[in-house]
Amino acid sequence: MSIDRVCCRLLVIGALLAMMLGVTSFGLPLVHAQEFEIEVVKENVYLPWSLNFAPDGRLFFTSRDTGEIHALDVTTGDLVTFTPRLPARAGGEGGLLGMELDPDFAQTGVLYVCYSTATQYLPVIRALNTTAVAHAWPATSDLAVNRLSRLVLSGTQLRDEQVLFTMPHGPRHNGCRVLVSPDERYLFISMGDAAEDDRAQNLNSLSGKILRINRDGSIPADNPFPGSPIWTLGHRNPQGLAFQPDTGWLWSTEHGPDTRDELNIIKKGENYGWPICLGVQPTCSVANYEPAVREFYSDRTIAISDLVFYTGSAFAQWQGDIFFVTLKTGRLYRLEVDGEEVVQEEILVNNTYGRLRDIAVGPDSYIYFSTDALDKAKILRMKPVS
Ligand SMILES: [Ca+2]
Ligand SMILES: [Ca+2]
Repeated sequence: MSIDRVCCRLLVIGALLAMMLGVTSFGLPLVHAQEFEIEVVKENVYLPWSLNFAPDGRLFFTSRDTGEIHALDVTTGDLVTFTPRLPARAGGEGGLLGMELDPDFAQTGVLYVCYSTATQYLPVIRALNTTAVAHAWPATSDLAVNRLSRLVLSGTQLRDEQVLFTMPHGPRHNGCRVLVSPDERYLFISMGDAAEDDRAQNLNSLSGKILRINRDGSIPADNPFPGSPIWTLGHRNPQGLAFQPDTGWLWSTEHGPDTRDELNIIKKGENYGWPICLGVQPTCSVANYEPAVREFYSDRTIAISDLVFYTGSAFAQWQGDIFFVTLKTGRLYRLEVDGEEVVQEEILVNNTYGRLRDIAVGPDSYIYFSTDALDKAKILRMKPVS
């Protein structure tokens, strides 16, 4: 493992300069700087889209374009790849995307995945490498779907796939973040508009929605639209979901078009405005409109990806803060929130590693994040300077 201290010292100097000025570059007060270092935990992996820590401490991750699920020992670097690979249809923004381990995973091996697939496959060897077999687009694109499945991991074998439901697929905006609620009753799934923006306002389409189902795939009786898994609507491409520990609120990050990536608090039955209204715009013509808590930014996007609330002892002063990563700007942000307001914001990593895809807090309370490279991707961790 290598330690990349150079970036961190530069960042700390930047933070100290900002402290001397008394503000961050975004005009919010900067209260304190925390020194950290970043280690490469694993390199040369295929686009790790979803990072999930298992009860035994291993880091499970999906590889978007190979359709594989891996388990990484973050101490030794040993990597196990489960079989078979899933019939994920890589291409555009699709492939094997989100994953969540069931609360009973240690006993049952049950996990959930959200991935792009097709009802007919044409196996091909992609240019990726000779072992990475993906599946070509079928001749008729209508055959492609995004699928939420329940699987059982037994040893190193994935078996008993049960498709809970399917959603429209698009070349872009396939959402697919999956999260179990803190009360362990529900699965929340984010779904993009599949590049058809009008679908986000259509309650007959699962595109452009955040969905809630019971863990067995059934629809909760108290969902806001009876008989439908739809929990909220009016989303463009939400690819981050996280529950806030102290409030139990569900927060989400969402890609804006060419401006205004969003941070939202997800409230039952609310309409987040897309494609009619954007960002923190306070009012909108749609019913039950909920503006974003914060937008990044009014004149550009950062390509916001997944978020997590920090819990743990390694960075005691960051307890309860939001951390999220970004794609095209390659950033790791930290936000402190108070109620529905962001009161502090800083950029801890600024394109040192290229595009960043997912973020998770490990059982060691270090912050893990992945780069978005097709191959030669890295899994990194941030820890206090020792
Ligand atoms: Ca919105
Ligand atoms: Ca994550």
